[in-house]
Amino acid sequence: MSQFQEVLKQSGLHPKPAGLVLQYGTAGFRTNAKHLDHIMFRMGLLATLRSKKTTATIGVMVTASHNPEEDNGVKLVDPMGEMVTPTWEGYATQLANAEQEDLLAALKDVIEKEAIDMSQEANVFVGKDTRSSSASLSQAVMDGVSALGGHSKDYGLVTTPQLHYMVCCQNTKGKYGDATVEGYYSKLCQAFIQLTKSASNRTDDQKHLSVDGANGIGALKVREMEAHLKKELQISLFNDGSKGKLNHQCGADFVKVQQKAPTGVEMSPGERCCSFDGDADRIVYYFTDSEGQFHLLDGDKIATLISTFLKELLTQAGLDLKMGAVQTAYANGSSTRYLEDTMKVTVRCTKTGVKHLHHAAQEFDIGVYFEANGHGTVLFSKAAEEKIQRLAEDANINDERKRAARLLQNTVNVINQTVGDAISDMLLIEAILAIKGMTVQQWDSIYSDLPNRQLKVKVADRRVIDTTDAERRAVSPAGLQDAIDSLVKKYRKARSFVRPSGTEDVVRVYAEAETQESADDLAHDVSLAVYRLAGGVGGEPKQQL
Ligand code: 16G
Ligand code: MG
Repeated sequence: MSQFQEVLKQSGLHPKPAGLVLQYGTAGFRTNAKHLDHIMFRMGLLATLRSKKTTATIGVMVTASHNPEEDNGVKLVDPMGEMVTPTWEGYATQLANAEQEDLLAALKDVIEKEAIDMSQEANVFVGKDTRSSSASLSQAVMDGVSALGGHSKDYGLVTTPQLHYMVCCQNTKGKYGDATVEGYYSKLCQAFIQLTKSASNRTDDQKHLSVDGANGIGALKVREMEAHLKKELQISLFNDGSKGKLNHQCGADFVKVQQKAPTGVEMSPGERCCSFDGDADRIVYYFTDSEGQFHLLDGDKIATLISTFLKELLTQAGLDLKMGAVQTAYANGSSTRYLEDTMKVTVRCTKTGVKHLHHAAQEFDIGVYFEANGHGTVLFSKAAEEKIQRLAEDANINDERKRAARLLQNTVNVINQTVGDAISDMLLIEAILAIKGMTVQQWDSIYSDLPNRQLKVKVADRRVIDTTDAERRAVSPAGLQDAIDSLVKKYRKARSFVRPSGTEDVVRVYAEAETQESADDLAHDVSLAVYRLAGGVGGEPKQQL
C-alpha cells in the first residue's frame, strides 16, 4: 500500500535513536526535547489512526507544562476534549518504542486490533507552547499526520486547555463554542462580564489582579484576551516571557512546591496574585500579609470557593442537583474536612492525574475536581445543564430563583469543562470573589491548611512501590506501610503517604501534621524509610532546614 510506503519514507526523516525507551505517562511523553522528534512523528501517526477510528477530530498538544525549558512533551486529546483512553496510551508507548525497522509492523498491529477503516478521513488539531523546541516538534507531528494521509490544522501557539476546547467545539459542531481562539475568548469573557454585572460597586482595587505568566504561553494568551474583558478585570502581567526563562523560579508549580512567591512579580501587601504553569492548565492564588507572611490559596482552596458558590446558587435556585468534590491524596486534610463536615459535600479521592479526577467527577450532576497543585475544573452533566437552562428561561419563578439560575448559566459558560484551565478558572474565581464581595483574605480564612511538606527520594527502581486506596497506602515493598504508620503515630493530626512519580524518576513523599516542624520531621522520617526499604540510591536523605 502506498500509504505505508509514505510512512516508511517519512519516518526515515524522523528516526528513532536505537534502544531509547519512553513511556506514555500521566501527562503523555515528557523528556528532554532532543529525544522527541521521532515520538512526535509517531504521535502524528497515532492521532491519525485515532481520528479514523473515532471518525472525529483528535488533538495533539506539544508541551512539557511546568518542566524546564529544555524539556518538551506531547499529549493526545480525545474527541470530547478529554485525555486519550488508556488502551490508546498503551498503543502510544508501543509505537514510540518500536525500533525503526519495526515501525510499520507496530502500526499495522494497532490498525488490526482496532479494526480501523483506513479509507476513513482523519483530522488532527495541533497546538504548541512557547518552548524553542516546540516549532520543529509540532512540525514533526504534522509530518506524521500527512504521512498517513490525514489533515492537520495547526493552531500554533495555544494553551493546552485551549487546544482541548477547540477539539470539543469541532466535534460538537460548534455547540460547545467556536473552534477558534477568538471564539474561546468571546465565550468565556462574555460569561465573565455577565457574572460580574451582578456584583455591585466594585472598586478598581477589586477589579485588579496580578498574574504571573510563568514566562510561557499563558502570558501571551492573557494579553490577547485582555480587550475582551472590557476593563471588568484589570490585569498586571508579570513573567510575560519578554526576558525571564520559562518556569524558572516562577509559575504555579514553583509557587505550590516552594510555598513562596515567584520572582519577577511586584506584590504589595494584601494584593491578590495568581500564577499559571507553563501550559496554563494550572493556577494557584496567593498574597503576602502586612507582616510579610506568604499565604497560598491552592487547588483545594479553589475547589472550596467554587463548591461553596455553586451550592449557594443551587439552594437559591431551588435546584435539586447532586454536587460532589473530587480530590487526590495530596488534598490538604483541612480542605477535605471542611468540604465534608461543614459544607456537607460528598468528597471522592482518586489517584493522581487529571484523567482519574475527571472520570470520577462525571459521576455527579455537578462534579468539582481539583488537584492541590491547581489543576481542576467543574463538570456539569447534560441533565444538569438542561435543568439550569430551563429554569433560567422560566417566566414563572421569583426574582431570587431567576437570578441564581442565570448566574449558574453563566458559570457553566465561563468554565472550560474539557480540562483544567488557568484562564477559565481565573475568570470564575474573580467572578465569584466579585459577586460575593469577598477579599482574598476572607477567602483564605475559610479554613486553615494543615502544615505540610513534599519531598522526593531517589531509588533504583521506583516501580517497587505499589499503592492502593487512591495512593494513600503502600502495599509494597514489604514493611514500608507499617513503617509509615508507626511514624505517623508520633505526631498530632498527622498523615503521610508515598507514591512513585508518573513524570519524574523519583518517589514522592507527602506529610502533613499540626505544626510545620512536625510535618517536616515526618516527611524526613518517611523519606528515610523509603530510602532504606525501597532501594534508595545516592546518599541518605538529609533533613532540609
Ligand atoms: C501530571 C498530571 C497532573 C499530576 C502530575 C503528577 C495531567 C494532565 N497532568 O502533570 O495531573 O498532578 O502529573 O506528577 O494528568 P507526578 O506523578 O510526578 O507526581
Ligand atoms: Mg500544565
